[in-house]
Amino acid sequence: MSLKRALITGITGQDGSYLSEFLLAKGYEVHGIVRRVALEDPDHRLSRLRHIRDRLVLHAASLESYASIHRVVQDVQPQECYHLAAQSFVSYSFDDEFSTLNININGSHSLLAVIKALAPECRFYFAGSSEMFGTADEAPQSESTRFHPRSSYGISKVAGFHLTRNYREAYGMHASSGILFNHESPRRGFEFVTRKITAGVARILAGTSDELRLGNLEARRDWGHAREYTEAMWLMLQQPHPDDYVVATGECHSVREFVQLAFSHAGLDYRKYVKTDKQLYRPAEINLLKGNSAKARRVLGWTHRTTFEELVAEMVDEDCRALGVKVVA
Ligand code: NDP
Ligand code: GDR
Repeated sequence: MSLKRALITGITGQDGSYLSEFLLAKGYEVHGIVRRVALEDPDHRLSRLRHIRDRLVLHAASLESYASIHRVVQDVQPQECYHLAAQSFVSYSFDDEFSTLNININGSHSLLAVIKALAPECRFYFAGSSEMFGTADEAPQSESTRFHPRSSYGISKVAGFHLTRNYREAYGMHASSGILFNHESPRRGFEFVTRKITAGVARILAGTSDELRLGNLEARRDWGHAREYTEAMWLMLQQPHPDDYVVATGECHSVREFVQLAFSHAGLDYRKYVKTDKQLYRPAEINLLKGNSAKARRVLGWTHRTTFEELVAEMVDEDCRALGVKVVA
């Protein structure tokens, strides 16, 4: 029997790396779209894929170029496509709304249009986000909660979500969106608050830093483990019918709680090191996000396994290990 072929955009990111591992273990032929510069600087830009690099087929293409996406989809003829590529940093979307909207909306639109034209049977996953809920009317948020995004990033994800649904309804494509809440891991980018905190703890323990500057400590998020969230993406594409699913733990914690736990795991009192900096506050914040993933549990049989405490400990331990420091709490 021939291998199932999957195409992943954003394969170099946190989720792309876990999803690749998962699909390879299931026997898929895994193709990924990367920017040309990544192939020229693999040590740095493909670092999350180093251990599986020789088992992947990488194609240089750009989300900004319909023609380049067309070429890759024509060559690969994927049976499943996981569209993860995006300008994913919410803070940056306030600095450059134009590129965020352009990449995230037009990139998603191009990919959907190319798949419709060249591989209409291909099952499609869109990486939606809890940022689409923004200042939601209710908590926890489910698939029926109204969207009220608070950043151009959130707006771009609402547009991608509606495009995906429209391709499903108008053209009969098997196109699904995951509305994923924050998910983290030792592979998280350093710009996101969880990794900034755990890498900061490691630097303080290593003696190369003595403070950590953060923004709003009172924002509350629903944090899970990225590895488990990529399994939910795959489950969505195995269903007989396409649909949209919230993926979350149903528990939420403040940034301050994350900080306190990360520092205390390393035997440190965060109050001695953490400084709040108004420059790091967002022009429009989302105070509370908490997901209701009852539908994902019921239909997909998906549930999170890693607790908040385990997630924080794993991230601190990994960052300390990378710097060669021992955690003795
Ligand atoms: P990352 O920021 O780790 O990865 C983003 C990926 O998108 C990278 O591979 C990056 O490539 C690629 N990318 C960015 N811009 C472009 C571009 N112009 N052309 C081609 N590729 C591009 O994100 P995550 O893995 O954390 O998230 C994956 C997806 O899920 C994103 O769409 C994100 O918005 C969404 N999401 C994430 C959540 C989370 O908590 N992690 C929650 C909800 C949604 P490069 O390495 O070259 O920069
Ligand atoms: P988020 O993640 O915006 O939820 O988007 P991030 O970790 O950037 O922020 C979470 C919360 O922490 C507060 N915060 C800080 N954030 C950062 N980055 N740096 C700081 O110093 C800091 N101090 C406090 C923020 O204000 C915010 O409230 C992530 C991304 O992965 C998106 O792509 C994804 O869609 C959503 O999660 C769900």
